Amino acid sequence: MSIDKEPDEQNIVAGENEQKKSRGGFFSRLKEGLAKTRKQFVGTLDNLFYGDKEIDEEFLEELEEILLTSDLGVKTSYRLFSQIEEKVSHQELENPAHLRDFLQSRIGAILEQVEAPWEIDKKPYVIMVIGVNGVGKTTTIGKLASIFTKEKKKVVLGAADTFRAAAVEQLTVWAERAKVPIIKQNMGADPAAVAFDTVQSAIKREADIVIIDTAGRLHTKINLMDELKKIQRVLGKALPGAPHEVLLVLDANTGQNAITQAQIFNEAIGVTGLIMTKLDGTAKGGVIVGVCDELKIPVRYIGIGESIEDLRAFDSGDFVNALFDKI
Ligand SMILES: Nc1nc2c(ncn2[C@@H]2O[C@H](COP(=O)(O)OP(=O)(O)O)[C@@H](O)[C@H]2O)c(=O)[nH]1
Ligand SMILES: [Mg+2]
Repeated sequence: MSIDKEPDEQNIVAGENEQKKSRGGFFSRLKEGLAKTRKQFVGTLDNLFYGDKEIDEEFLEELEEILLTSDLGVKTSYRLFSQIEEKVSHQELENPAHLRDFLQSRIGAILEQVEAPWEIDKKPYVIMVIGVNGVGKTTTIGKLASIFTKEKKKVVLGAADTFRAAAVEQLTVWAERAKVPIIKQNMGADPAAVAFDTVQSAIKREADIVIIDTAGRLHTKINLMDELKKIQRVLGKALPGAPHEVLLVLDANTGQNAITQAQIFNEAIGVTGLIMTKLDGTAKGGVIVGVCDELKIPVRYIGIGESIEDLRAFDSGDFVNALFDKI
């Protein structure tokens, strides 16, 4: 990220250490990315909370409606609301400000409970990236390759989305940007064969990380799941234990549909990590809370833009602070 473009950075006093400086930039970029979600969800809450209101029945009804029409997901909204009702009935939440803090801490806890360090503990460590068409798989792979390369890890990409010629070309462009090798075949080639070749090549090159791109749409959904399962099996033949991570990419714009997608892929393939993309420019970013609450799978990274530096390690504390900050 070019730090000098960040308006907030200009206010940073000279002499502050680099780490603090870049963290400030990260946070303001995250806040900027979450602006629409914050306005839609926390902004609506704050309108309800505004003034010297009492928490009475009418207030709670309005709050329930806001939660249910938010993108947190129906189950999560109900759960949060019943926790609030309980607190209110025990007179433990006395005013809207307390309630706001309580909601922030409950949402923080939902996000925190799935937080887990991503341990890249095999060599090569094989990551299979899955998700429906257009969610940002290929783009995210390019961004991830760049992050790993900066960490001095040797990365190899595998173009196992052979369904469309453009998909291979797109991954090739990202491989060039991230300066990493790519293993590919022609369009229509067997994706599992490409995946196998990629792992073999990575072993030969003594690479640290393999990232396999896959198709998000085939002729039917059953075809897609069967193909993904085959790729998964073949990866295990190329290297016992692989894939070490099945990374599901979800697009925040799809709102609660992201929860359904996560359930379907998890049932069929088994998902070990999540990436939520396009948190910039959507008002539906709250869905990340519902996904974490229902799936209990760690969110590895979040996407907050289209360029190579717009992928951020997910930090529940930063996320919830950026979400609940005053507008
Ligand atoms: N705004 C925004 N766009 C993104 C993000 N991630 C991916 N995209 C865009 O989403 C579109 C589809 O991405 P692509 O990687 O081709 O999706 P795939 O079909 O899952 O491989 C592209 O135009 C990307 O630039 C993100 O975090 N923010
Ligand atoms: Mg793609």
